[in-house]
Amino acid sequence: MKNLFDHINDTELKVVAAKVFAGSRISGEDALLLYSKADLPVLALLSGTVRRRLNNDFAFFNRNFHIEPTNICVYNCRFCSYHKPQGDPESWEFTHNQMLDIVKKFDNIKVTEVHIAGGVHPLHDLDYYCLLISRIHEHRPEIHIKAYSAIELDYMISMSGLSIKEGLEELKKSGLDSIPGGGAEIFDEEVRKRTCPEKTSSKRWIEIHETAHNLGITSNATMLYGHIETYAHRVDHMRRLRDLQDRTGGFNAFIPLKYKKANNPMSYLGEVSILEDLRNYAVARIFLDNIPHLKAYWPMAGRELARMSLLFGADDLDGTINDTTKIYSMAGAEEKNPEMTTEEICRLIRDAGFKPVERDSRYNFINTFAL
Ligand code: V47
Ligand code: SF4
Repeated sequence: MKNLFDHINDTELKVVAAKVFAGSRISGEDALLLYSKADLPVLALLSGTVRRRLNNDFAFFNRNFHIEPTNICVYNCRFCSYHKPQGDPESWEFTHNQMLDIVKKFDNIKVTEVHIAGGVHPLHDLDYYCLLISRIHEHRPEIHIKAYSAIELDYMISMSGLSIKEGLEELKKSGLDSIPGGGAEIFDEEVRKRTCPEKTSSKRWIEIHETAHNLGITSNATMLYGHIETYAHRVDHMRRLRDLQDRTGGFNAFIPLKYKKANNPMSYLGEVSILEDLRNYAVARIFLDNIPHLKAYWPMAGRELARMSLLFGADDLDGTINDTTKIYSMAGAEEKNPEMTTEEICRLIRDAGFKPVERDSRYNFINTFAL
């Protein structure tokens, strides 16, 4: 009978595969080798091994909704399709009452999380953001509030003159539970200079997440890929995250975000193929052995890629029941009006051969749909 190694022809790849099957950590060089030499069946086999070790046959989703407070932003990331300067006719900005009205629309609907993130408004300070969180928390205390990317946090906390730790403590007191993974982009300083030069530095992004983890505020981490970065930049990005996770254990999920080209100054680059997306999910799953979950954010990726990603290491679809997130729709996301019923998400997961689990924001099981 053939053994698994017989499917792998390259000698160096066989060594990496042996590490993965043995449950050992792979190096950055190993990850580069996987990116450049491993074909998709081998990547499916290796990432499937890691995903089963970490998450069995489960594929998670949650019931959440999004609030984007504003698209007004002081920054000008070259890949961003939706930010506008203050006063622009296409800008929007919700008041606290309007955002509370969005929360109230879900009063009789089973949701467990609200995700709040948007542009970096020039005028709002920490008190403004704390007040919004505390009003939502008062209105619906049981809902998990995942809010403000490290970029928004950096700006609001700097404006208040507090340290990161003090600022995050204030937000936590107001009811903040966790922080989303945005703003990481690609950590390499040269790539950052060319794609989002004004933005919070990589060092500061890491510092904000590390401080949050140390305060018991968990978070996610993203990686924006498929533009000017090389495989080495992706591996460097993930290595910085893996190192941080070794120190704190505070990341819940890693979320690769494919660069989408509509309506932004980097469109001339085009977009990478779905095969490249699958390759990327797989290498991420194998390399990031200490981040428990790999999220294929389906409103952005689309249903078909999200379904296939489950075979390349992903175990979480996010599962937004009503996603009005404009940051993707304006960049050309696959899903124009992302809304999936529980039945649809379960079917999608079962079609790929996995077991659907509704989770809460800490990945506790809520419903296993009679597995
Ligand atoms: O940091 C901006 C990305 C991110 C484009 O934590 C783009 O659960 C693709 O972080 N093409 C914000 N991506 C969104 C984000 C997120 C999303 C879903 C779930 C979670 C979570 C976090 O959106 C930005 C940036 O990397 N982005 N423009 C674009 N043209
Ligand atoms: Fe602003 Fe975020 Fe867009 Fe950058 S990606 S311009 S920080 S809204």
